[in-house]
Amino acid sequence: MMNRLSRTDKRLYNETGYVTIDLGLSLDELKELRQDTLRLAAAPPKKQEGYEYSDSPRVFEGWKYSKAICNLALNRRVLETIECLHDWPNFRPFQTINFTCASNQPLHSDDIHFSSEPKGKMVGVWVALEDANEKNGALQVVPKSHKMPYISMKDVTGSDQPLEYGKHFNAYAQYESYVRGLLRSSEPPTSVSVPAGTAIIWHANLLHGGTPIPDSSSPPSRLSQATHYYAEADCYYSPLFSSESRSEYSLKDLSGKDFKDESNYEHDTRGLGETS
Ligand SMILES: O=C(O)CCC(=O)C(=O)O
Repeated sequence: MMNRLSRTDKRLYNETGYVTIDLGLSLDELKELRQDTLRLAAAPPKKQEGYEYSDSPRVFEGWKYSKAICNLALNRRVLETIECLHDWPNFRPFQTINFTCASNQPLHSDDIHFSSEPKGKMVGVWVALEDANEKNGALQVVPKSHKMPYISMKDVTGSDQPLEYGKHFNAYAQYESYVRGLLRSSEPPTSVSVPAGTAIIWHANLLHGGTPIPDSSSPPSRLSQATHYYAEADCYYSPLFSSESRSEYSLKDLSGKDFKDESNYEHDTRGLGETS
């Protein structure tokens, strides 16, 4: 793929763990993305219990229902950039989350959910579908935190027993407070204000989350899309449900995650129109 990333961007990414790029999306593309996000959020959303930090709905796997969301996940400029940042070919998206408002999500690294062997073959990309700033709850990041050691659940709980799905929420809350403890020895979090159409790209181990907004009971609109990507690796797994010290991995099933294969699109049973 053609490399249009400047040396400065690459250096910044290596130093800080994140970089922002303008995707050059047209006004029509942004409008369609906003409309599809709102349309999907208006139907009863598939909730991820225990991971909701605000009342605003989040749309999981919107790529299965919206061509615009799927196309953004496959955006050429994004793929070129993440491949160039790591010098690894063949990054593929495996998950989308669309937000209508600030998430209020505490700081975390994506690695705890989406890891790989070898470690770190994952990248998060968050695109502002409208201007995002401290007023509507921009994304926040902890610069350089990607250089800290990867966190395992054994670091957090002291136990090397893998967690069972559904019984992990207390341990995950412990993880979030463990991360807050780490912040004392790191740079402070910084809120990344960006105009519509800008992508924030972060390293698998970078601590990030939503900037808390003062009145979260009536949050202003903050339409955005997060897409998570994996590069080729020997295996993909979730450290949250694994015992890394005992090499017991909770492997990720990525079948059905081919964003180009229309058989993976789900029939829209929620009155949301055509899925492809
Ligand atoms: O959009 C946000 O406020 C947080 C998103 C996030 O942390 C993620 O997608 O991993």
